[in-house]
Amino acid sequence: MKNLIYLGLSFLLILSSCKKAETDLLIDAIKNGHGKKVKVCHQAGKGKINITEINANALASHLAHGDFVLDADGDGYSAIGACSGTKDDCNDNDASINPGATEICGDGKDNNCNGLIDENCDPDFVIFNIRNNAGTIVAPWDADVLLTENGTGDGFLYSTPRAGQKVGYGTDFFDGQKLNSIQSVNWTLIAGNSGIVPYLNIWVTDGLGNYAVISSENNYVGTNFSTRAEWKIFEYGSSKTNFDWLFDSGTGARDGAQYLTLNGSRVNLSQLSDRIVIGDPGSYPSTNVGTGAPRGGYGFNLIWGDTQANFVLKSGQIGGLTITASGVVHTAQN
Ligand SMILES: [Ca+2]
Ligand SMILES: [Ca+2]
Ligand SMILES: [Ca+2]
Ligand SMILES: [Ca+2]
Repeated sequence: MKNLIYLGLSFLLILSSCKKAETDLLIDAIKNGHGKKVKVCHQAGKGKINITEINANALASHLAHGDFVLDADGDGYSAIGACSGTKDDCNDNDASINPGATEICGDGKDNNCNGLIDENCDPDFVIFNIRNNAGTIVAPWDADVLLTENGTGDGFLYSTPRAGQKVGYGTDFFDGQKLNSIQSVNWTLIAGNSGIVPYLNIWVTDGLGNYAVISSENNYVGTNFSTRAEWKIFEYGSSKTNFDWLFDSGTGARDGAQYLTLNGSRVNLSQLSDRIVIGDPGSYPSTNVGTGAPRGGYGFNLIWGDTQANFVLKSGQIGGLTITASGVVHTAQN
């Protein structure tokens, strides 16, 4: 008896999950009439179910006596609990969702039916060395430079005890995205001096050979990048003075304190052209690119260390790194 009730309940469940797609099939059948075939799980009486191929225009009467379509969305995977087929389509009303699909980030769906929505859609940051205290960008690095990623991949432990040392924590996850889609960056200080924060450095390009690092050096954490007008510019491509290429119109320039300006005023990120995307140049032209530029091959970087003595003997740890872009909060992960 218990089994019968269970069977009945599962059957009702399957029926209701098939409802929308079956309605579509019905509309299809009415439109196309004869000729089209549909496979159904046919109620043959006494609890027996057969798979039967029927004419589409007979679908309505079959559904009326309890038959149901076993692959209603036609993606080649039958619904969980279906009478035949793979029986593992976690959404038989959506052909883009099945166990053979690739997970699509940001659509709010479990595309590949593994029980997780939008998994592996967050950035994996990695640590890298930029420069030792002699100002050179090649190994051997100073033995006392420290940059160790947190176990969960959400931040790092750092120490740059000598002037000139510089290390980075970067990701290529955002490469190709518009710079003006980045809305905020958040992290928490786990240990160390709260008065000094890692630089936020973002490589950008117009796709036409111009490159720059757009940088925030002060307390950018948790601020709104579409209103915050404190962005410096470094490591330019073809020119150190003409920054018109970053904007749709107007005069782009760099003021005396290294801030990026448009028509004489310091800019926020929303003022940059949609053409400007995040992207590391990969190889670095010797002209106009300093030894302090991030060199990990990553467009989006947190940088620790400097040429200046103000970073000497400073060490600490950050964690809980998140980046909000186009309304989605991304958590740094391994
Ligand atoms: Ca299906
Ligand atoms: Ca499906
Ligand atoms: Ca999934
Ligand atoms: Ca998805």
